[in-house]
Amino acid sequence: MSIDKDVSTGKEAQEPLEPRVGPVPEGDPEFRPYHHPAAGWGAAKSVTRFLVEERALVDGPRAIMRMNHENGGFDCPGCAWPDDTKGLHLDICENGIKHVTWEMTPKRVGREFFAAHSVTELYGWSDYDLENQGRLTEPMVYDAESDHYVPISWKEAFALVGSTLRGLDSPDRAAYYTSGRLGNEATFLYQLMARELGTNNLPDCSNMCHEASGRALQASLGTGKGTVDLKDWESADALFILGVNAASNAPRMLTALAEADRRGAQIVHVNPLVEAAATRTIVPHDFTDMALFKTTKTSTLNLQPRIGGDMALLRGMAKAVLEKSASDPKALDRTFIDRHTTGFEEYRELCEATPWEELEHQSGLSRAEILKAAQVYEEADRSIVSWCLGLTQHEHGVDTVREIVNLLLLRGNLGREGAGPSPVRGHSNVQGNRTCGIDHRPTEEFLDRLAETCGIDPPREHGLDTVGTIQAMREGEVKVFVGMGGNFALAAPDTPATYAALRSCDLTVQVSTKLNRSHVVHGRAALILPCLGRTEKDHQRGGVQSTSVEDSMSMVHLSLGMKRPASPHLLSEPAIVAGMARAALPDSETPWDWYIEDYDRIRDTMAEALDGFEDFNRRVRLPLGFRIKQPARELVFLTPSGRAEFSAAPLPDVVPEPGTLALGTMRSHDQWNTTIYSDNDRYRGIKNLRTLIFMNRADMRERGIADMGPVDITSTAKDGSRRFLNGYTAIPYDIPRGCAAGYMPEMNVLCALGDYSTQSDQPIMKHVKITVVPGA
Ligand SMILES: Nc1nc2c(c(=O)[nH]1)N[C@H]1C(S)=C(S)[C@@H](COP(=O)(O)OP(=O)(O)OC[C@H]3O[C@@H](n4cnc5c(=O)[nH]c(N)nc54)[C@H](O)[C@@H]3O)O[C@H]1N2
Ligand SMILES: Nc1nc2c(c(=O)[nH]1)N[C@H]1C(S)=C(S)[C@@H](COP(=O)(O)OP(=O)(O)OC[C@H]3O[C@@H](n4cnc5c(=O)[nH]c(N)nc54)[C@H](O)[C@@H]3O)O[C@H]1N2
Ligand SMILES: [Mo]
Repeated sequence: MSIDKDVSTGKEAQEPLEPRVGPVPEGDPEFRPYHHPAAGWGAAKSVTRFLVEERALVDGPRAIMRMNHENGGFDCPGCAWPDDTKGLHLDICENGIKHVTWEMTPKRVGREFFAAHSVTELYGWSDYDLENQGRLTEPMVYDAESDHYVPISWKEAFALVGSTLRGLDSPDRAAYYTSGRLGNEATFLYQLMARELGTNNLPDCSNMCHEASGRALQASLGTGKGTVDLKDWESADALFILGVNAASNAPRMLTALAEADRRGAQIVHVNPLVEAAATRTIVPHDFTDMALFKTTKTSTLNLQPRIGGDMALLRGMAKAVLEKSASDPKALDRTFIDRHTTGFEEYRELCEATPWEELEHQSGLSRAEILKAAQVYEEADRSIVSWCLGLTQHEHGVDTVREIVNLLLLRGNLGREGAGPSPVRGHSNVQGNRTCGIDHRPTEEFLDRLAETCGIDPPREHGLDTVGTIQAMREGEVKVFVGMGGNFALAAPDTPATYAALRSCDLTVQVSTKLNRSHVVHGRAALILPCLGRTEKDHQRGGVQSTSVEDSMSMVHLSLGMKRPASPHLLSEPAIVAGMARAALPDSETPWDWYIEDYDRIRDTMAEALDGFEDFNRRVRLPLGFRIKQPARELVFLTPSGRAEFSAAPLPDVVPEPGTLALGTMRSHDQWNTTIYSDNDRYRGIKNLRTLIFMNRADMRERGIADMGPVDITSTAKDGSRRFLNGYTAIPYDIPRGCAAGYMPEMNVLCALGDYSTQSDQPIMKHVKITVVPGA
């Protein structure tokens, strides 16, 4: 399908691409390296422009003052970075503001809209245009005869879901996807519904982001989460930040980095690209800094490994620490190792046996660079290692995260202030989703307790994750897809395969706030069920309800919407789950309607069913909420050995074959996953362009590619199959040779469905094997 017109502006597109994701560019593509500090006035200017364009100048700022407020207010629906421990009232960021404003848009998508545009027509629109139509207002059902969505009552919509689910020959013929924004209460009811129906088919977005972290931390420490909190960030001597684009994707981390620099802590960034957070910032809520343009350093050392080279770097650092310990026994924390760990000797031998040449070759760093990082680590009493997708979306994501733990264990950087592993989670409640039961591989203990508390007989076989669900839909094994938020069609790998999978379903149900690709790529029957956003007032019989969320550092707190709902016909997510459950489970003894009258009742059940949620209703109302206990933080290890377990995985070969490049797909500054705000990527100096590939200039020359010249990209999957993206623009960038980078979701067409990690089942989105040639 080619797209040649921007429906909102009527402008002609220059180069039709299929399908266009972002808006039609406002001008010619530009690339001018960015030399300003992160956040600060650049961000303030961008926010103002955004508020004006979204016509939200009144509501926007008012809402922002209520965001991340201790004691009331709503949780920023953006990223999962924790709120300031001091209960700071203005801990906000440019991208959080964009995110909230995008939800609060005055634009609406009503029945007239759907009457005016067929689904085939809408499929031809860009993803930007689909979302930019505004908020969905009433339930809609696909009418195949007219190829339009038409209104349907909630009652009939639920009845359609119910009868379709009841008609399946097995409960495993349905899959229930969760995007990480869903609040804890809706999450709990959603997994309860799936399990009462009889399936563990609970794919979620975390299958694509931090599955590797969860599995690695579980194996090493017996808990699937990080062990540190913001207070620890405030007292660490050394912070290692690996594979995160913090200035865009967790901007409030900049505040922590700037504070760290001011107190003299060392900050090491490890990323093939030197991202904006690895330079300096103007602390956004520090008004004197803003007024005086005062910048603060946010980095003391930048290392640019090759894509996938992190594990070799970490092992090199460990090797250096071990070498140092020969002359300086204090380089290791022997007491900690002896008392709390197992597997040390094997790991030591492995490190010693790995030659420096191999570590240099695999990491893409010199021995001197690795030693520099090791020195920072050795000299710090308290170290935190933090990471995001740059480490997880790889074949060896689990081994790499376990290598982080290995390194931390050597110096006892665990279970004490200012030290430990700290994954940066993605969606605002993706961690809470897992805690509250979204897990296709639930433990026996979890299921036993759920069975006892809720009086159901949950299935014991493991269910399908994201990739497994797509495969099963394609094979006709899954016939019903329910999406609780998100944009599965566009977020998942191998776009054509995912489209075909969704189209082969009997029924697709999308619970959404905005129109997106997953509504126009649908099953034979399809429902759009519009829900309240997090900023909106949720009125139920028992009064106005709040929901709870859990941030990256295991803090659980309440979020209370205060805006009038976008439409009187919206239902809350818990109410939609209950509506579907009632229709699908007519004989259920679960009090679905009673739960919805007052979410305290859901929380009372959760307090009994979930570990760490004792006294939930009281504790969640404390000013800053409460922190879920991390056994590993107390040096209690729920591992088979009862100790923290060193791993001794072989170093993978990550060096691209001659002629090929390793491609990492990532986000631009102006996007939220599949939601694109503009074609700009400010910190990387890009304007008016998304169909680009960042390359090392020498790699470009070798291939006869001009600066900003056209290129064709081919990926080769593990099974040898090839995928293509033509007409991209090559940007000469400061990135190691053999590496390339570009934007998701456009580049998902290059990610083969079968190319997932055998360790985590995560799609390999940061190490796609490609060749690039000059294009027409
Ligand atoms: N504004 C905004 N905020 C977001 C999101 C958003 O889309 N927009 N998405 C949210 C979600 S769901 C998530 S999961 C997070 C994602 O947050 P990030 O993990 O920051 O997401 P990416 O944009 O994929 O960027 C990955 C970073 O890893 C680097 N990288 C790539 N390959 C490697 C490698 O092999 N090694 C190392 N060390 N680095 C590598 C890239 O250069 C890039 O800086 O952000 C969340 N926050
Ligand atoms: N190639 C490549 N692909 C990737 C990644 C990558 O790095 N590279 N990253 C992966 C990662 S980490 C993730 S998390 C996924 C993202 O996958 P998803 O979470 O599935 O996608 P989003 O783009 O965040 O979803 C946006 C949609 O969510 C809906 N929405 C927004 N707010 C709400 C709400 O409050 N309630 C409900 N019900 N719906 C709401 C809106 O309709 C909006 O269109 O993408 C993955 N895909
Ligand atoms: Mo994510």
